[in-house]
Amino acid sequence: AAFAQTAETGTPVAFADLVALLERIFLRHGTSERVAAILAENCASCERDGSTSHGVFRIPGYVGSLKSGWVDGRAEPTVEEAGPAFLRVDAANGFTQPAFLAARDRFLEMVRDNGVAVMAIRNSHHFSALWPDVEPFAREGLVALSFVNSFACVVPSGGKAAVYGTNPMAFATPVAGGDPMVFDQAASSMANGDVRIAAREGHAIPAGSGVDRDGKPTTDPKAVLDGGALLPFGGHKGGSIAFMIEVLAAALTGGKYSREVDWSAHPGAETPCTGQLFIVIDPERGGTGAFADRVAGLIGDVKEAGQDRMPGERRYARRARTLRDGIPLTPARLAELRALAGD
Ligand code: NDP
Ligand code: PYC
Repeated sequence: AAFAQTAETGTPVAFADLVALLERIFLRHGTSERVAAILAENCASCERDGSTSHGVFRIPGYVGSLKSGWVDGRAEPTVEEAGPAFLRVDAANGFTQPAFLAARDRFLEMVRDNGVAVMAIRNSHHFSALWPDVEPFAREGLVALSFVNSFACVVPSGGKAAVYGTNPMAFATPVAGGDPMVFDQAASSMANGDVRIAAREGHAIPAGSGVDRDGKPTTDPKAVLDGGALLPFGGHKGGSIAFMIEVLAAALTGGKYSREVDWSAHPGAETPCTGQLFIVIDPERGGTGAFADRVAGLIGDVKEAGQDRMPGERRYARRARTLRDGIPLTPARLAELRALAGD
């Protein structure tokens, strides 16, 4: 987690300029204009908020997946009503966010009509943080939960073979008088993206995070990436959450389990093709008439008890700062991005 908070230092780039640069990269590598606009905004937002493990460092991975033919950057999702409060979305081997956004308006109508709705997305490549998917629901007064599975790189508790993905889940709730409270966390000890950043920067990873190819505990990120694996967070409890996410994001949606992702015929591919599930609830249906006030009260109690930082607060503070001062990118990163854009 500490690595996720290590943002780049360097030349400040305005958010709109970063979005435009990333959009050019996606277009140049074969996506439709709509997909390029959505992914560029999403990835630039991660960099802006300091979600570094899913910011611009991921762009070569997106490009690798597009160039190898593993993902379809022009996929047309199909949306199917499976019930009055259940949408099924087939992303058609495209990126998840454009498929999600294609279904979002109808989904919101279902939530308003029924008090709760489920969206099950399959055949979808999610290569980003989850908070951009859920935070906007909370800004519209709704409670949102989302789950994504990824690719096998996490051993079950006490196990030897990687079965689970790093499997993140995110939760967002409105808070009276403030920004939504959003948490967004992997079911593993750390995100695979942070292991890769540690390997590149030559940091050790915390003890207890992963094992090498022989199943022995290691703090060497390269050993984790080279045939080793991460552990679930919190032992068997995190393992159960990783299991639940495989069930919700893959078994239920019709997406692939993390261990079924096989990109071996597509060298350079990095975006797992799996599934994503959303559960969104209108909290007013609880009938208390004071939901967001009660959540604000709970946060007050948590802070008074001594927790100085709620999930999401670091991102919001960095968002305010980088929107004002620009998003710092190293000269090497900027040069890499400009080269990918063909500038
Ligand atoms: P972190 O451990 O960095 O953070 C998890 C959550 O805890 C965040 O909401 C964070 O808030 C909060 N938090 C962190 N430190 C504190 C603290 N000291 N006090 C209170 N709250 C805290 O996240 P992970 O490393 O588990 O995951 C990083 C990202 O990787 C996530 O965005 C996740 O969606 C993404 N991911 C994506 C995958 C995919 O398949 N697409 C797979 C795995 C991960 P804040 O953000 O404000 O710091
Ligand atoms: O950081 O674990 C990760 C990850 C997997 C897929 C996308 N991000």
